Amino acid sequence: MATAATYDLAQLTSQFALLGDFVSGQPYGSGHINDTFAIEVNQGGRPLRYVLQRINHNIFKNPDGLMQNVARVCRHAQAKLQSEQRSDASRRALTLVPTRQGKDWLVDSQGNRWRCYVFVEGATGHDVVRHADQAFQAARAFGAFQALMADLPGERLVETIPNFHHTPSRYAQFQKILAQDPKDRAASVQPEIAFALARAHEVSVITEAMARGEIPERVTHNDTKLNNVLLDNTTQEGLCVIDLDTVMPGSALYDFGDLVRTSTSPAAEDEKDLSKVTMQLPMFEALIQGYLSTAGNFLTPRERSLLPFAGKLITFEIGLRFLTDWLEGDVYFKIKRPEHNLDRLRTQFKLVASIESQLPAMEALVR
Ligand code: ADP
Ligand code: GN1
Ligand code: MG
Repeated sequence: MATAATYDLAQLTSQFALLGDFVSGQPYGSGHINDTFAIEVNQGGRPLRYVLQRINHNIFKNPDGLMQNVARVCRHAQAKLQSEQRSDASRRALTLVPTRQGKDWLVDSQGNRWRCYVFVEGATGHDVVRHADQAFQAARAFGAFQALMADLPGERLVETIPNFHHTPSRYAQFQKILAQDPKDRAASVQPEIAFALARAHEVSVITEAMARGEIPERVTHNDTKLNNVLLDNTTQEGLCVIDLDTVMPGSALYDFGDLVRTSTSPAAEDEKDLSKVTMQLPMFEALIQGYLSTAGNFLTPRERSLLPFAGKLITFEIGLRFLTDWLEGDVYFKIKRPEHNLDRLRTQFKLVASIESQLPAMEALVR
């Protein structure tokens, strides 16, 4: 994990056109991918914060294409907010701070790509859902984000990670690593491997429906976990959708599915006590209500009917990715303890089982 000492944050900060003197920089947030720092500057005697992020280019092979996407999405969102004459536009959508050369991102001497955002103060990305209203607000915000992306001008967005939510490809990758078992870890996860193998027949339900044209391709967020939307600390309103690295063509179903994965269980993604992991129906109901309040206008009947199944499938898909990363030796997701991916994959599969047992009730709710 990158610490503040890994990079010269003062020097990096000085290359962005922000107004103030560097005071300090600290690692920030609980994302699994990028290196994120909260930067404090002194602006005319007052403290002010920015977010400085290094893009993980081991994962995002085309960081410049990624940043072109992000800049377009930020501009589109800001233009929309300005046209609505919102007084708080800089809290409701991410705002990139340009470099002193007038670019949207910085390339450092090691080839790292850095970006700087206005810090959205007084709002939190929650790792665990506490109240049904948080689930409602998060789903409402991501639905509004999808609606906003429907009229994004310009060419097709770059696919920052090809086949990101192509569950059959994720499954094939799991099988490949399982056959190689490069770290001799398969023996440690026999029940989990059996769980995954038993669900092979379901992995292509959404991709095949898309291929047949039954489900439309849309510009989607693709990483709609609860902590990727900031909720206002006072009102709990879903304020600002963040983590735009994977905004690209996809299915609305996967966005809703990841909300089910991250906003219906009272347990953290890496909880060790699996008895705490469960899909709570009132949270699912709040997600449906929040999501349909903003996405209800454009979703097709087929998309609607698959919302509960999408929750199960994406929870399975992310569990499969944690399992694959465990077998491979923790090469993708950041870990903070040796068995972190093992703990994460177990919570995901426990949640899949919980969703499976409640699928009829979830489907009845949607109807
Ligand atoms: P990752 O891809 O590693 O998850 P994120 O873009 O989600 O990176 O950022 C990590 C964390 O930093 C977020 O979960 C959030 O808590 C915080 N964060 C990111 N951007 C901002 C911002 N503009 N204002 C406030 N907090 C932010
Ligand atoms: C990663 O970046 P972050 O932490 O918001 C991952 C998601 C996973 C998630 C699991 C680019 O999201 O796909 O669902 O971890 N992002 C990428 O918590 O792989
Ligand atoms: Mg994130």
